[in-house]
Amino acid sequence: MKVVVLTGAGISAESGVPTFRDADGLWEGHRVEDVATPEAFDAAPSVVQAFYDARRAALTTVDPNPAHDALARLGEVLGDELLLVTQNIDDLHERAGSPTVLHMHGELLAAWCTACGHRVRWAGTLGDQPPCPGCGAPALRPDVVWFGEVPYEMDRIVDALVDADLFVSVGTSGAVYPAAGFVQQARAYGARTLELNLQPSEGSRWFHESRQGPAGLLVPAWVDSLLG
Ligand code: BJW
Repeated sequence: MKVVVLTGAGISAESGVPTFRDADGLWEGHRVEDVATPEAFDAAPSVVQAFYDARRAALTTVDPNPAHDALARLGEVLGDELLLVTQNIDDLHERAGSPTVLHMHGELLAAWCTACGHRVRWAGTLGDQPPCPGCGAPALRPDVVWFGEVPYEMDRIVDALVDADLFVSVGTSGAVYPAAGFVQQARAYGARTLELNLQPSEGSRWFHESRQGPAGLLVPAWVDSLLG
């Protein structure tokens, strides 16, 4: 059985990583357009770098939770039959042991150089304008996908949605495209669709089934039932 799982900020909430749009979410104190657009970065790079430097530093204080662990277990059993796509830029799926993770909105632990295009793993700060390891220019930005930019791995994701028997969405508000449209694409190509979210999302009506509750409970229960 071919399965595509899409995760969003809600899967990391119980690890202590703030979501975006919930009360006390990451964007409560920020306007989205001030921190997550290329225009914001051009206008005020130090503000945007500080936002991402703080989130990168906070990664060292959090750990995967039972939902990440359950998806890692599923990946071990299903192998290539599972495609795990995350909108999250944290590394909690990898740290839980998921063998393959597509980060469609990029990664906190990566940077790219706006001068030469070099991409590099990066665990430190960027606000202090370190030199690019490729060309030496002080032009590194977080390797994340902002509004108006094209998400990563879209061809691979769409191919998997076309082939999927089951599409499962975990912990995402369904507010941001193209990820919000995956359920309709998968369904149009014949997949069964299941949503696991704390509350009904903007896209709940598109799913065959929507279960409400914390990911740390719902995801292990679903994986247990799938694996029998
Ligand atoms: C729990 C829980 C618990 C809590 N257990 N659950 C008009 C119509 C349609 C589209 C557009 C439009 N105008 C513009 C667009 C396009 C635009 C867009 O979607 N805009 C919308 C605002 C309408 N999209 C883009 O620009 C994208 N690019 C694009 O479309 O390119 C064109 C193209 C596409 C494809 C092929 C070719 C070309 C880029 C989008 C980039 C998004 N970037 C961000 C920032 C990334 C870096 C960072 O992390 O800072 O990605 S925005 C932010 O939102 C982040 C997230 O990944 C993304 C989604 O958020 P998510 O994960 O859903 O979090 P929340 O907080 O919204 O929801 C959490 C959910 O969890 C809630 O429902 C909670 O209830 C739940 N929850 N605790 C279970 N314990």
